[in-house]
Amino acid sequence: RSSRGSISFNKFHRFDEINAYLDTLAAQYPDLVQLETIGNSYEGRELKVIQISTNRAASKPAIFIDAGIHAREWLAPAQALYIIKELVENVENRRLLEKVDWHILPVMNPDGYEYTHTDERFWRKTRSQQDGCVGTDGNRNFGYHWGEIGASSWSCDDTFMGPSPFSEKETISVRDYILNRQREIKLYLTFHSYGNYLLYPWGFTSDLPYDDSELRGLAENVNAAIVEAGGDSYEIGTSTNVLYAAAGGSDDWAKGVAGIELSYTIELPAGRFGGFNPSPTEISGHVQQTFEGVVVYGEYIANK
Ligand code: ING
Ligand code: ZN
Repeated sequence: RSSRGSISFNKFHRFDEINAYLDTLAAQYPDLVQLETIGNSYEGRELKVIQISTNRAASKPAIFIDAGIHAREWLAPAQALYIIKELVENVENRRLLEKVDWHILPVMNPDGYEYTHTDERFWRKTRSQQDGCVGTDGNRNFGYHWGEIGASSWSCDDTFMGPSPFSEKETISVRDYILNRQREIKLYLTFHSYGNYLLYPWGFTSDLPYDDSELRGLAENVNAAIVEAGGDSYEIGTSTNVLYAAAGGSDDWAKGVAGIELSYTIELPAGRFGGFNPSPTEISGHVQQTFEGVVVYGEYIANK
């Protein structure tokens, strides 16, 4: 599956290039695409969600996707961008828009993302000034069982939970956007790297969610499509049981508070020579293979 597109996948793009691409799509496909600035980052960058939809008037189920909550995980924004490109620019994928609306925030932590380009490649957190050090881990900052486990209360740590739940402009913006569309959004996906994991709640407890078998079954079908496309197999399970316990994650909040029962953290593949840092030549293979998994998610929501 491929299509011509106006953005390349042989390099990692800067935040301004990504936003310029979203603007181009909005201008070129006014019937398909709408942009909404859902807030600003700590340093004032616009958080732009692209809404992709046909027959906008119909009330349809929606999928919300974010990427780049962790600054250094560069493959995640690239993956979100590839999903956007395929959904908008590849006419073969129009069927994926007929029964589902897509809402995608490709760079949730733009301050951190830019900082990893200009100053410190392996920065993880936001760039907010804290009492002590800089930055909060956005994926420990969501307000559900906040701070209970796997999160640090020391501002210099990479997993700093923040001074309070939703202390960050970036997590507030995502929270409010989702809460405003609580009834439509049926699936939440948050892209991270790395390690090939398809994770679902809970991260705050080793207890399984009541719908573990649905969450696992869907992930197995997603994984099968990725493997079929030539990707490496993913490990599937709850964050606590497969990886480690950590509270305050966005996926736990989406399920536990917003009521979006299908909620996943997708840990994309590692780079060959450095997990967070795939070489640019590795991008296109990974994003194409993973897109086939996203198609399975889309079809599941369309037919549910
Ligand atoms: N991993 C996730 C993290 O935030 C995770 C894994 C997700 C743990 C959800 C618990 C809950 O630590 C990366 N790579 O960031
Ligand atoms: Zn991450």
